[in-house]
Amino acid sequence: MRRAVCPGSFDPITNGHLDIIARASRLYDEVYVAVMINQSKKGLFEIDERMDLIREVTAEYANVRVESFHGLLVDFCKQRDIPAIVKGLRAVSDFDYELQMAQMNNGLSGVETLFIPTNPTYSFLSSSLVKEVANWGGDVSHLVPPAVLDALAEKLNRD
Ligand code: COD
Repeated sequence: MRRAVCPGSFDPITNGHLDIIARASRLYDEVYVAVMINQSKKGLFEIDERMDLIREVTAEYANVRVESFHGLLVDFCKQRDIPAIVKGLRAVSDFDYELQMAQMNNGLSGVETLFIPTNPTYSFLSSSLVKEVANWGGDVSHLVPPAVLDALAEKLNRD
């Protein structure tokens, strides 16, 4: 069985994340979406809320599983016998840090990182920008799935 993981903070999941997860699900038999817990970084959404949203918007992909993890990504991979990390690359600005993480993770455990180029429609898109724009009442309906749009409206008290 070919397994891969798409890791991230997913605070919240955007159409950019979803595009990468969907493409990974066509390349691998089983794709784990790992919501990595970073206790020093308080997000807008609780970890359980992020996972529920991811489950809802990936429901059509039968081979996608959603989990959370507190610890090193390589340990998540080791515990589930996952040999590959799949990441999206948006721009050159992503590359430096992604390369460092890929090399660190490979050095720690031999796990490989594969990069999928972002869909150009989403090359500027990040969870942080979505939250900022939504917080000021801007329209993000083309950037996130409808379930996330509703959840953002509820969180930010807008409708
Ligand atoms: N288009 C394409 N891909 C995208 C887009 C987009 N618009 N937006 C995001 N992505 C992809 C990128 O591959 C990105 O890496 C991934 O989605 C997740 O994005 P975020 O913003 O939700 O998550 P990050 O960048 O905060 O995630 C960082 C990790 C949690 C993956 C990283 O910190 C980690 O692995 N932490 C676990 C602890 C650990 O092992 N640390 C050592 C690392 S060497």
